[in-house]
Amino acid sequence: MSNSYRENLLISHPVVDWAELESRGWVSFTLASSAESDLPGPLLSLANGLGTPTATRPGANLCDTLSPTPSEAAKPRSLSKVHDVGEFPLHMDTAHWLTPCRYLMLACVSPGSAERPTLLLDARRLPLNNHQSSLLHSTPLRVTNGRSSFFSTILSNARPFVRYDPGCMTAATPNGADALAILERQNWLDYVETFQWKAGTVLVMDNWRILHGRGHADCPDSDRKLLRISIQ
Ligand SMILES: O=C(O)CCC(=O)C(=O)O
Ligand SMILES: [Fe+2]
Repeated sequence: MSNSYRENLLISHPVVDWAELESRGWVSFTLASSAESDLPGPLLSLANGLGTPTATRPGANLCDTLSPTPSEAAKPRSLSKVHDVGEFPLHMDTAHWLTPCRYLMLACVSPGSAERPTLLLDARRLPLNNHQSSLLHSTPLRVTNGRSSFFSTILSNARPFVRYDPGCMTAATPNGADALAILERQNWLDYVETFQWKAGTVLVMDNWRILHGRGHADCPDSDRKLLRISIQ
């Protein structure tokens, strides 16, 4: 078998380990090619095996490109608008949807000059005390989504997903800021995993459970490029 044929097989037939995704909340593997033009095809076919790939914004591509973006060039209400090219706080994607997307697939075209990681926290594994659990279950927060904004708690016994994104959720009562602060990264340093990227690496997360954030960069890294597919 020629090398290029073998590479094609690897690109065309990667598999998502369901048992690992279910037990740990995320899985990763590395494709044989990281060329940007080679990635969307196999990523979308993998995504189709997990659910329905869905554009994150109306009219956007199913496969988004994520690169550190200065605030002035960022889309309104995006994390880049607030955090510029710095770290992103822990969050889930599409927290402003009534039902947030179930899985999130990120793939690395280039780890960038700073090789900055993505940070992961399993919200289901946290040893919350009674006070924290009660704040997360009972404090309504405003979830901003234009004219479709609504109120929601972070946790609820009535649904299987966490809802958490400090980028689109704001305090609506005095307890709101405390509830949002509970899931900040610095409170759970022993539980946060650092995910390091290599070109071609794919990360599939259970977005109902795994919070993610963008790590620290020691130098400018506008050459960092990830692809993203949201899966409903
Ligand atoms: O760049 C990263 O590591 C994550 C980016 C992210 O979470 C986002 O753009 O929503
Ligand atoms: Fe995100």
